[in-house]
Amino acid sequence: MVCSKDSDHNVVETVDTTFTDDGNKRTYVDSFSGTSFENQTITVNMAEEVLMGDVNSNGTVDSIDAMLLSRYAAAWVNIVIDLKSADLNGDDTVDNADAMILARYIAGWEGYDAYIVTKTV
Ligand SMILES: [Ca+2]
Ligand SMILES: [Ca+2]
Repeated sequence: MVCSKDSDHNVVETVDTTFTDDGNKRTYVDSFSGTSFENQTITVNMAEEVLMGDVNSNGTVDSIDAMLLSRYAAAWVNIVIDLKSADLNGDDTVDNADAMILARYIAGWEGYDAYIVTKTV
């Protein structure tokens, strides 16, 4: 961090930061420590738009997504899906209930297209 003063004698900070990015949020760590400042960690949540049901994140919801989600729910190994778009019923778990919703949507069941929306998470 570099501290300087502007023309009104306000302290202006230029902050060197490092950050980690886990896909949902970036954590910025200010490494400066001095008489007036403690180390600070600022967590910035990065909003992300996801298409619900698009578990392979290719921009469309189709039978491939339904297959992947049902395999994930059945605990097949090596199934990698986007869990944010897979939790169709919004109960914070990805399981057979979500797979059933997606399978019914793909099969054209009435009312199930209400689940396939773009959400900001
Ligand atoms: Ca897809
Ligand atoms: Ca769920």
